[in-house]
Amino acid sequence: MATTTSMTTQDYMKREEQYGAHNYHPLPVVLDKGEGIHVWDVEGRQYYDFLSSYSALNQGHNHPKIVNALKQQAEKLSLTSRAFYNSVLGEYEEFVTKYFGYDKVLPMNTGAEAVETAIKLGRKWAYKKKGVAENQAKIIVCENNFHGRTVTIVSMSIDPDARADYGPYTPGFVTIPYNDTEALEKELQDPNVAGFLVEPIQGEAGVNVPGEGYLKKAYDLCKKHNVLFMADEVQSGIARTGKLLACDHECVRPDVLILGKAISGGMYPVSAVLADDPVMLTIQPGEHGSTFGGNPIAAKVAIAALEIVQEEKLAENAERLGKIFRDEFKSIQSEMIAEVRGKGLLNAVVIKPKNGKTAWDVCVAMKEHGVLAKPTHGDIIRFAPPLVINEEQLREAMDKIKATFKEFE
Ligand code: IF1
Repeated sequence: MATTTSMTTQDYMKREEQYGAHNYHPLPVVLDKGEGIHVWDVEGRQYYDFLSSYSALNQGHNHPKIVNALKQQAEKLSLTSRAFYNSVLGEYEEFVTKYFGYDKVLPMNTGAEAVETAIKLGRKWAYKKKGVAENQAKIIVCENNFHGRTVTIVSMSIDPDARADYGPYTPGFVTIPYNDTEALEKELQDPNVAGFLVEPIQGEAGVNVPGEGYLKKAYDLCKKHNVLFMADEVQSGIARTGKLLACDHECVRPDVLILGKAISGGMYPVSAVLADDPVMLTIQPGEHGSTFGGNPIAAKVAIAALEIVQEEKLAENAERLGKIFRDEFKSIQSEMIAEVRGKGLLNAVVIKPKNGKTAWDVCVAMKEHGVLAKPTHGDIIRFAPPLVINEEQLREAMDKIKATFKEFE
């Protein structure tokens, strides 16, 4: 194999093929550097990043404030485990609970771990507080959900790619159609229901935005039946949809709030579950945790990342530029564009294949024009640039996207 310095794009891709598991099919580009809304590949070509690592990089690549927070803490104390107290965790716990308005936080690392934590919290609360009989607790989830990739989480999924051949599956989940409060109300009649776990906007399913009032109606139904409303804001949270949380669009305050990705600005694996004492304190010492959960670096990085959201008004920017993005995209005359949808800067375009060309071909062509995005479920391209993008940059990226679609006319 050539030495790293003389390697070509192909060399890098071949090396990953040779030594890495084949659990992904990346776009044929090898990234080497990132800064703000841009990334550069190993050949020195610059791109607009319109995926933001699935909304983890809302603050942009390598934001100096977050890099600094990481470096300073790493040089002092990186990890204590939770066997001991440390000088940073309490600072973060106070900061993040006041930031989102909850009594307590349970810090974890990945989004899936936070979702698993929420499931365990819901079940624990059902047994300790709601009086559900042991092992009878149920959690209602929606069709086409994506909450992560652990065995329990794929047990809730209907996506064959996500769940096939991973059985036996974890029981205790009831699946209903998304955006359907009648179906929810029907399942809520069951006194064993502990919680309703829902993405305020379904990201992986292709940026499915529910009808106006869906979240509020669902929340009210849950309260009526003494069921926890658990919002998975791992992808839709942290200003991505034009509000701090997607639930904020309907003034819904989840009983259990699940965060990940951009809570750290994509700098470090950080996730969190927030809830008030009656729920959170059902878990007692020794009943849940993680080696790295809430570690000092994660704590300082998350504080910096969340401060940026306020300091740089990322939600307001996402709201304003999201409208421009959708209007501009809708003005593109292309038979391949079937639908444009989204909220804030979480958007998706449904592609109608033409002359055998698919969403994948559009993404490869867009790459050549200097914009990176990737299809989900075959025909949907998700567009999610870092929320630090400005109008001029958005319009420049739109020009490149328009030029791409012209090629398919
Ligand atoms: C991959 C998808 C997106 C999430 C929501 C929990 C998690 C995710 C709403 C779990 C993670 C990631 C996983 C990543 C790609 C990306 C993804 F395409 F897989 F489905 F965004 F839509 N809740 N989503 O979106 O968080 O454990 O990954 O930190 O698996 O390829 P995680």
